[in-house]
This record gives sequence, C-alpha cells and structure tokens, in this order.
Amino acid sequence: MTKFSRTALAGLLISLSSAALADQPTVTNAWARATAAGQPNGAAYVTLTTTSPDTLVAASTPVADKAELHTTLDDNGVMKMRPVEAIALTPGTPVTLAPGGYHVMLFGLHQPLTPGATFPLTLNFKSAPATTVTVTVGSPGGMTAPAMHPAMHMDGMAGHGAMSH
Ligand SMILES: [Cu+2]
Repeated sequence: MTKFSRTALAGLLISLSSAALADQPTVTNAWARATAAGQPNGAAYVTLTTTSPDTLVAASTPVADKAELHTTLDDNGVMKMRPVEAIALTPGTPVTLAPGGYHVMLFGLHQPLTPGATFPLTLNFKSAPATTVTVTVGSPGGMTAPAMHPAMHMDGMAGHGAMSH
C-alpha cells in the first residue's frame, strides 16, 4: 500500500507541475457596457481564473485608442475610478471585473459599442503569454455579462446606436 501511495503521489506532483508550466489564466464572461453615440469612453469586464499565481498587467483593443486597468473606489459615498498597475490573480480565487469594481477602461472609442456587437480584447499577464478574447457588448446600464440575460437578445434593439448624422 505504501509503495502504491508513493507512486500515486509522485504522479500527482508531476501532473501538478506540468499544469503550472502550461498555466494560462482562463478568461470567461468577457463583456462590455453599450455606449451612446459620441460617448468617448467605455468599459470592458472579464472573469479571470488561474491555476498558478499571475498578474494582469495591461490590456489593449483595436476599438479604442487606449485601454487601462481601473478600479473603483468609494470616496465618502462618491464612486471614483483609479488606474491600477496590476490586478493580482490567485489560484482558486476567480477575479471578476465588474461595474463598481475592477474594469478595463476603454479611452477614445472609435465607434459606439452597440448591444450584441463583439470586439477583441487582448490581456497581458506578468507570467503567462498574452491572450485575446472576444468581448460581447451588453446593455448600456448592464451590471452583468449579457449571456446572463437571454431576454436582451431581442430584435427590439435593432437600429439602436445608429448614427443620426
Ligand atoms: Cu475606469
């Protein structure tokens, strides 16, 4: 029994270490709030899960001039955004970027983010290679990923956000 246990333990350690070498944070629920025509900035959100310690250090997207990592602080009842240099990722503790908390700030949108549209977002990590995910645009005041609100995909939104000039 002892020999079997040692063999099993060794096998477990090998699989753990190889998983650590190949670690890539998993990105789910990539979404953004819709923006109105002329609104210069937007925000994107993701949920990050990792199997080894890592750090989200930057983001970029072709739909905006610049993307910054931001957090939201409650300053005596006034919600204020602040840039952060990094967002720490801890194994076993998913980090959810969401309205009122961490977000990827999108400065200088090249066009309005219309509900149902998608765009690529590249995330850079301290250890893992960069990864590019597809962000789905939700509703203007949405608080969660659009996939959690199937009713939103109705055709009533057709034409919303169209340029009026
Ligand atoms: Cu912000």
